[in-house]
Amino acid sequence: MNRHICTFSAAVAALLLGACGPTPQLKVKEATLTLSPVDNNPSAMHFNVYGGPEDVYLLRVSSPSAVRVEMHDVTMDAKTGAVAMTPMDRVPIPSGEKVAFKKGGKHVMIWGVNVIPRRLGVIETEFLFSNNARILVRARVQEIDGSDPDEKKAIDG
Ligand SMILES: [Cu+2]
Repeated sequence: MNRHICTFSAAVAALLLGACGPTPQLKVKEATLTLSPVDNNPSAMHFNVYGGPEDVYLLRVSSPSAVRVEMHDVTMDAKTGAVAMTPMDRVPIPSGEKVAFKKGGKHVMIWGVNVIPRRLGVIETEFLFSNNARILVRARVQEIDGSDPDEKKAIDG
C-alpha cells in the first residue's frame, strides 16, 4: 500500500518537473587541466558536473593520455588546521545540482600526462557514472600561469 503511494507521488513529481522546464541533463563542463611545473608531480583538473534527471555517483575519471587519475577532496583537521587531500571512491551528483571541482576543494589529480595534450592543448578524459553513463570531455590544458602548454617542457623533461 505504502509502496503504491510512493510510486504515484514520484510519477506526479516527474510530470510536474516536466511541466516546469527541460529535464536536467547530466553534463561535465568548464574542464581545465593545470599542468604541474614539476615533472613528477601530479597535475590538477577542475570542472563542474551538472546533475541529470536522477541522483548518480561519479565513479571514475580516466584518460588515455595519463598514467594515473584520482579523485581527491581537501579536508582540514578541525584541531590542528592541517590541510590534507583524501582520495574519493565516488562523488554524489544530485539530480539537477551543480557539483564543482575547484581549487581548494574537490579536484582530480593526474599523473604522467604525456606529450599529446601538451601538443593539442586539450586532454581527452572519460567520466564514468553509476548509471553507466560515460561522458567524454576534452579539457583545456594550461600551464600553472594560465598560458597555453609548452610542448618543449615535456620533450626536454
Ligand atoms: Cu589531490
